[in-house]
Amino acid sequence: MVNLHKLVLLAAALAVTANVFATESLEDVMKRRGLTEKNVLAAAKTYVPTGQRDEYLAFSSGGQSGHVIVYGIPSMRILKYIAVFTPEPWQGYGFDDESKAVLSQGKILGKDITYGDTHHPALSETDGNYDGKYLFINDKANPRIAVIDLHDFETKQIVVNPVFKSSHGGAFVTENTEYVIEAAQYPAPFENEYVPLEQFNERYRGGMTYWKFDRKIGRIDPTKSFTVMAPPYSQDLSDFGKGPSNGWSFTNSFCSERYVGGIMQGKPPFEAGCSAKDTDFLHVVNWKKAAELVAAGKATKINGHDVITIETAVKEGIMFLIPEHKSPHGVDVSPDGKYLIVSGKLDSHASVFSFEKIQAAINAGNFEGKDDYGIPIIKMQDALHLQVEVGLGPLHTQYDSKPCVVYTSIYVDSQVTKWDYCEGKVLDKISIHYNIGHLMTMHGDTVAPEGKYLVALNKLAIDRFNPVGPLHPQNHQLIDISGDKMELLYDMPIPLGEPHYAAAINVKLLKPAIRYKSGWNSRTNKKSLFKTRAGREKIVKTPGKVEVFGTTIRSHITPEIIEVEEGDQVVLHFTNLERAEDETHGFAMYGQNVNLSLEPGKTVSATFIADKAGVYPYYCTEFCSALHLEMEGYLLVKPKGYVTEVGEASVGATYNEADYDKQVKTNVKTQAIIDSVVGFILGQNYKDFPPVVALFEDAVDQLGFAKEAKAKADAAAAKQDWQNATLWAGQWWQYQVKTADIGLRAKTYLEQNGAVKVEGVKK
Ligand code: K7E
Ligand code: CUA
Repeated sequence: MVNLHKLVLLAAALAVTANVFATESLEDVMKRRGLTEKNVLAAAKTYVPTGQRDEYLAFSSGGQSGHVIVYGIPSMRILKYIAVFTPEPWQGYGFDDESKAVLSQGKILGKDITYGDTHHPALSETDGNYDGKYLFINDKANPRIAVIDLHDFETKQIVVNPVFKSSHGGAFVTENTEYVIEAAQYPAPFENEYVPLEQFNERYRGGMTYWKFDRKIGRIDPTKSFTVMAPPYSQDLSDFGKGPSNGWSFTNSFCSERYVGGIMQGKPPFEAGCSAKDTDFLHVVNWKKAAELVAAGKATKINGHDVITIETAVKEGIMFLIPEHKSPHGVDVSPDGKYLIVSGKLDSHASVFSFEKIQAAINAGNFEGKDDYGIPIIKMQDALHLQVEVGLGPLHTQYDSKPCVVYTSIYVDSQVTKWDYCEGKVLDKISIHYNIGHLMTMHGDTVAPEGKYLVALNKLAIDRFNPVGPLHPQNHQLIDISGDKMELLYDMPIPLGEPHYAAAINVKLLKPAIRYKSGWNSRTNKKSLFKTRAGREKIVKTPGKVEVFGTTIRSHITPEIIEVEEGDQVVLHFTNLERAEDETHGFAMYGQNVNLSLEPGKTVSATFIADKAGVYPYYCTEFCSALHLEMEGYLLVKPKGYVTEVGEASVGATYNEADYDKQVKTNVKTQAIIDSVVGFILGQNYKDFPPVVALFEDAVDQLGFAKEAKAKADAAAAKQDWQNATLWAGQWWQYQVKTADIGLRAKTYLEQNGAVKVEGVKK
């Protein structure tokens, strides 16, 4: 009650000082909107005031959308969709040549795949902690892994698994991101050929692929990656060991029955056959030793890729099985690397396995037998630390900052259970709406979890939001875990696909760029071969081909007229000359499926055949300035052999000396405003504010352009060419307006952020 009372008083005090006409108090609003004290507390815990920022950024899988969703915690405000496996027009992804090259790395057997089923994002780690550098995510449907660079939140690479036909147990990283694991899901032959289902046991296979990540270049190196083959047990989620268990990986499986359904053939379905036995197998793999075996030439090449066969794995003692409760889902290694928690979807227990006990059994050769493929099986009891009844349908587990405390998602009961895995006791439960899948705590899969918040990634939303038709949004629920009792704070709809897993990182660890180095190919992270400087724009014509080296800057696209002949191949390269924060230009063209995003500094290209004569307007798609609508141009595709006729020229209005004088008068007045704004900024300690320094630089640039335009206007006026003199004076004014606009933004920033006057600065 004290808190609420304080809030009310504070709100009342603010209302009085801020606006004497605001009569509604916090109590009034609560009454009007039917809010309880608990609601208001939840709001206060999640509300991020305008202009302020979140403490964590979550990277959530975008499910069938093939994207990654970025949102803030605790506000749950969506900030970005990172396009990964699917074209995304806003970012120009799949439209410019540079990103098309990334997408085409993801072709499956030569076919373009323009969607993905993204499941598990993984943040890169150094010494087991997030380092804020890279993000990886898998595609379950088409076994692929993508690499996203957190320098600019863009997808840089897609690798296709050379032997799997689906994958689920990825992406997870080793404690220094040497490897990214991807485990198979549905067994299939490793070779790309037909094998009858009758040979399921003999020829269908699962496995774990260890993708080598090259930190220096920020890319996966497929030539140094390898796969450990496994029986057709339908492998599922995986995790890497850390600390004492570093060097090992753990992978679940959910159909060790190796059942093959066939409803239409009169057989019971997969779901019956795959849950017949009480247990499935946890795969325990010594990946460090596996990597050594590959280096020693003991791998077999399949589809040109290094594979350690089951036979070799058994002979060299790198793979072991442990029975686990049937149809398990997640396997999650503890922060200290000593335990792994596994839970069976069809059971009410979570099992805590001890890595030490597993090692003891392996070292003593203490096995209960072998499976049909000769892999040693460790007795469940010999590996177990303890088991806890956590609820029906436990799926995934995340760790808290408090020692021994974990949270497990309970699918069937729609709950989160908080429990102690050292002592084996349940501490708290909270209801979820509805059917939770994964859950995520802050840094909950690292060596140093930060606790604070938990997000429940729910499968069903049902009645939580305004109805929008039979297809409902997904629901992420934010839960406060800072106290003894879990508190539900917020429901966030996700309208983009089923997000399976998410990873959240403290924003202190992220240092994303504001602009690219000038003329940058962001996808290769190198200077673009097509970088174009201001004033160096050109159109290069060779037989059958027209190549444009263009630029964009407020508020024009250079060139503004491109003439080609019907049938020509047109190659556009545009460099955004802007250096100002957030001054992105777009480029869209009629009828050619050309749509580009030009962030400051970026160079992108588009290639197409101008196969039909006609007129094709193009324009900027980002409202970048007051004259954004004028940021336009024409592609003119002439019929073959077209000859320009005399008298075709001349369009638009004409101007005289009076028009010129009028424009110059306006410009002189505008300059006075600019001078006063600049005077104000220089009179403040503006150098203490980096955003203002950047704005100021941009303003100086724009003023430089104004000077150039003025010179051209002066020259034309000297020749009494009032037409061009007026037009150039107009252009001079355009640059002044932009300068004034930026200057005013800088001034406002200084005023709102407590800048102070400095003495002795003369304007
Ligand atoms: Cu549980 Cu793919 Cu990890 Cu869906 S997965 S929930
Ligand atoms: Cu550039 Cu609108």
